[in-house]
Amino acid sequence: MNKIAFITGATSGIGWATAVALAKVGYRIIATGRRAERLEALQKDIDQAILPLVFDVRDKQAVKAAIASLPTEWQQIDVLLNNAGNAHGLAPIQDGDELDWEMMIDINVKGLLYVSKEIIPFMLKRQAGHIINIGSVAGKEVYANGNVYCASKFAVDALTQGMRLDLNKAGIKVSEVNPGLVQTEFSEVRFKGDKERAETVYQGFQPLLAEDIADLIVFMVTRPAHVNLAEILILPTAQASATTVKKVL
Ligand code: NDP
Ligand code: 8X3
Repeated sequence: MNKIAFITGATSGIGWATAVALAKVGYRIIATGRRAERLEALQKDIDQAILPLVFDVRDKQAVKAAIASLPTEWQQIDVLLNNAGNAHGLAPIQDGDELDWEMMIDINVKGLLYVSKEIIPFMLKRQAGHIINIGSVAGKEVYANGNVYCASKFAVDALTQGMRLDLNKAGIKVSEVNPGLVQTEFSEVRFKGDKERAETVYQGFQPLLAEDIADLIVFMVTRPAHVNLAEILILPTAQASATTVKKVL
């Protein structure tokens, strides 16, 4: 196989695990994120050569320049995984921090758009490709204090539907994966490096692992050409809704 996957947010969590899993089934990986040293470490986890691209998805010019720098032999992108994103803060709307709001909208929504805009032309040229956006259960259900993070993931949901409508005639698949609680660096980022608080989010039940999402993505991209798993909600067995988790304490 000589397929190529372009993964945003490959320095950690879901993006990292998916890079490893797709490489195992033969994909060549373009791995992106801001932390160059993590991309170097990822290379050690993967047998074949990966192409690291270091950029901040908020920086439109950096996104354009990075993708424009792709050598011809890396431009035939089969899968775009729009995964880069995080929650920043967890506060009632009246106490929200504008910088947190801006980060979530700039990364989770605008960053996804900037990257997609640069990759879609490669897919249009070949009238083929598969875009998978990582949404969230938080893009289906709003929870208390989740306000802007939830809004950013509702936006991902709307954009996924819009992209599917607009790219359908070009033969490009567009899918969305909406995970529940996955134990990654997500909560550490949300709580600004407070590891202890982050750990409490996943205590008393078995959360999903990044590898569970990676497995699902491998399954999605290996379906026959006529099958698109358009939208999947994936929860830990202990989780029934965004806020209902069976904890055994
Ligand atoms: P992690 O914090 O482990 O990973 C986030 C990734 O996003 C990192 O690789 C990070 O790379 C990248 N990223 C963040 N900001 C930027 C930026 N400005 N520019 C470029 N890359 C950026 O969290 P997850 O793996 O859990 O999160 C991945 C996706 O999954 C996110 O979209 C998240 O919203 C979603 N999700 C997570 C769930 C969970 O419970 N964990 C549940 C549902 C959805 P770097 O810092 O190196 O730039
Ligand atoms: C991440 C899941 O419930 O922590 O999108 O918001 S949650």
